[in-house]
Amino acid sequence: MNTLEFCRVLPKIELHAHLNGSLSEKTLKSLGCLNKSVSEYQGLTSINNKIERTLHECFELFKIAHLATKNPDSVYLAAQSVIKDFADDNVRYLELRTTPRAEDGMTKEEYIESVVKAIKDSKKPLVKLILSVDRRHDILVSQNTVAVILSMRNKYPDIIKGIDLSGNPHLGCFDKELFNKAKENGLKTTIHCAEIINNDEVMEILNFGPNRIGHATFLNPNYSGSIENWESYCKKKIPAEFCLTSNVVCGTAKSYKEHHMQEWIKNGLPFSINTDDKGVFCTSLSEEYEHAQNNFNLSNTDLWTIAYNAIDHSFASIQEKALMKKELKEWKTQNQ
Ligand code: 6MZ
Repeated sequence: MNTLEFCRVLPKIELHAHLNGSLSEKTLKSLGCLNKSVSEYQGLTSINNKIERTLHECFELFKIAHLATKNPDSVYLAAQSVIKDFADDNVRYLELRTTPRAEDGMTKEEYIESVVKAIKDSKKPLVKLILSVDRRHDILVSQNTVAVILSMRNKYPDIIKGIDLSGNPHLGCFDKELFNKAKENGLKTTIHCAEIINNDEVMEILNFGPNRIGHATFLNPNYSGSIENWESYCKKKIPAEFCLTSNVVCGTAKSYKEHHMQEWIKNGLPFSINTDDKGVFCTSLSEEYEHAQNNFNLSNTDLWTIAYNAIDHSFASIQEKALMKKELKEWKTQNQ
């Protein structure tokens, strides 16, 4: 069995996947039939080319993807297809994240209802929802988003588990008050952190102490992070969500080999491997595991351990974690 074959059969845990960035070209085309506004997407064959894009260009692509999900039916179909794609890639547990959008008569609540319905209707994998606050929104819009997220979490406590700060890292800033409110109300927190060089913001995020951080690209001192922040991080050991292809395509990591994940491996720090936006970056979780193995000299057992450890980093319940661990252990026994 070659590396990719092994990575495909390995039961995997995905913790960092943005819904609208995960739409496959096929799904986008099919949604185009339902929603004429997405015909603009037809020229976007570049989605399959894995060409280098700047972070700014990626954020232009998301705007186009958003044209495909402007009403509750298309949001439902999008979520359903992304969940199926992950199931087909042998992902056993998926934390899907998305930014609730109110537009064209659809409310943020209706947007969330559609994603929750797709999750409830899917048989596998086990899926939990993280709702995102977009960095580009002002404080009033963000406060409203958090209020909506909290009320929807009260309605679907078994599905809506966390809150995320994402969006173009060149815009906006981390607002501690906002995330404290979410934390005090029982939501788990994950924050995109150090996706660009911004040591002051990284310090604020580390002081806040989220449950997980996304990307962590410029956190280690060998990657322009401050020594102070790195020392603080090493004490807190907040699990990082790595997305290798996303960083390489956006040019924030120079290559797979030079990806900052190596600092976490070297220092025994907690992390998981994820896709970020499998549609936009034309990847799959299996391929991300394959890149990790090929570039960091990891054995099959190391890959299994990365997947196994991700269970502990997840926002699943203790019982759900125990079931997943049992499943992965059984798989290991049968496949050794
Ligand atoms: C920061 C990102 C991102 O929420 O509409 N998003 N935010 N860094 C990234 N790295 C490349 N990739 C995706 O999915 C698309 C949204 O997710 C966030 C952006 O806000 C983007 O608009 P949803 O489902």
